[in-house]
Amino acid sequence: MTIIEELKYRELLYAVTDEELEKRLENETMTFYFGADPSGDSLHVGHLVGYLVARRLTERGHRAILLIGGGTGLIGDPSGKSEERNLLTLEETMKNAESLAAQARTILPNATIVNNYDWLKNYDLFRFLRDIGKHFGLNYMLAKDSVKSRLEQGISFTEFSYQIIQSIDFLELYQSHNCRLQIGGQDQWGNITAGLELIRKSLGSDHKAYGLVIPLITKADGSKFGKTAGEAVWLDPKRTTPYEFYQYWLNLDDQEANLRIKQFTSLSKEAISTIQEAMRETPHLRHAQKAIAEELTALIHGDEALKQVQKISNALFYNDVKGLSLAEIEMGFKGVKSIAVDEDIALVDGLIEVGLASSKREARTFIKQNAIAVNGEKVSDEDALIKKVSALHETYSIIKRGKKLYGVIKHQ
Ligand code: 485
Repeated sequence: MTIIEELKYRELLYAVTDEELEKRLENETMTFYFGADPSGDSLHVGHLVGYLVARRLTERGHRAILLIGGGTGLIGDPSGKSEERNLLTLEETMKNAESLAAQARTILPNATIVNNYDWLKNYDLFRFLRDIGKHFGLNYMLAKDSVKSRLEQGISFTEFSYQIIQSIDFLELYQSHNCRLQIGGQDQWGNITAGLELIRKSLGSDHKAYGLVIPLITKADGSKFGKTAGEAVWLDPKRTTPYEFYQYWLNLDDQEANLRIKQFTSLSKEAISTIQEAMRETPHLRHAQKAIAEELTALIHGDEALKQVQKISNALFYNDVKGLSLAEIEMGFKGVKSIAVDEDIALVDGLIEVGLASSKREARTFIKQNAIAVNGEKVSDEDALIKKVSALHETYSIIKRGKKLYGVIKHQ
């Protein structure tokens, strides 16, 4: 399979600017770049797919440049945005740029990382208007989707100029790093082709570069990819814990898992076919979900974190919370309803307060039915107390109702 065929198989190819790119990618080593703006301080799983395409290219011997848009981040890309963005301060942008660079480095440890602020910050105004601006016709710029779609609503000169700034980056990297290809999401088509034009017009028609864009990752049901309960799944473990990250992939439905395994893992076509076959026979074993969750958790959070989240998952599955460390309990039960108490509390009251029972009568019924466990042990005494002395790490009592409903009591 050529890399282009592989990307098609993985449903990761939206378009290329020139069909001859396929041959060139097979026959020579190409330097390519992939840019992201530091508009936030963390990447999320929606960004991940592009970095993984970059990895796939490097595995075929091509050289990656990851560009962090410290300069473009100060402007704001109108592509795919229906409204003018709020400007970030220089300080925020630079701080975000640091965080993104660190995350990018974990995914692509051997890539060259550049920040376009370095060549944009002192860009000479006359050079900009005379050497660059002359190559951009106003009609050409107005015809870009990113601009055209905003003409009614309004677009500032700042955002209007964005396509030129991204084009300067491509020209800069073409000249300084021999970079011949830019990749990005499909919304980046307009900016990438603008860069190709600038290279051709300013250096001459024997100078040729290419663009490749990846489809926007969508869900079959139209809901947004990479979100749980409206919140993005971040790569930053302080925002989305490794356990939540792992669970996100583990909880994909079968149809989605069969697609994401192609897009997000490094497994070969053959290995994927085997897993998909197993999915048909024993779907309840979640083969595809597990393969994705394991590979991506190890990639983003490391092997140790993967072991830890698997330990937490098993502990929850087999109702064996006693073996968990304090940190593991906190990660595993983040988001579960929890209350803080100063003194020992009756189990029936605890059940009500953490939302596992609606009345004392109901709470007693659950206990009688043998449906309640505290810290992994069934409780049959309706008058039982939840005591700090028996709490896990003297801090947490974990109440479980039935197979998977939990509540947490934190003893102060
Ligand atoms: O020279 C460049 C300077 C900036 C950029 C690219 C090249 C960033 C680009 N303009 C952009 O805004 N990208 C988005 C971002 O940073 O959030 C998203 C794209 C998406 C995918 C992702 O970055 O919307 O399609 O490319 C990595």
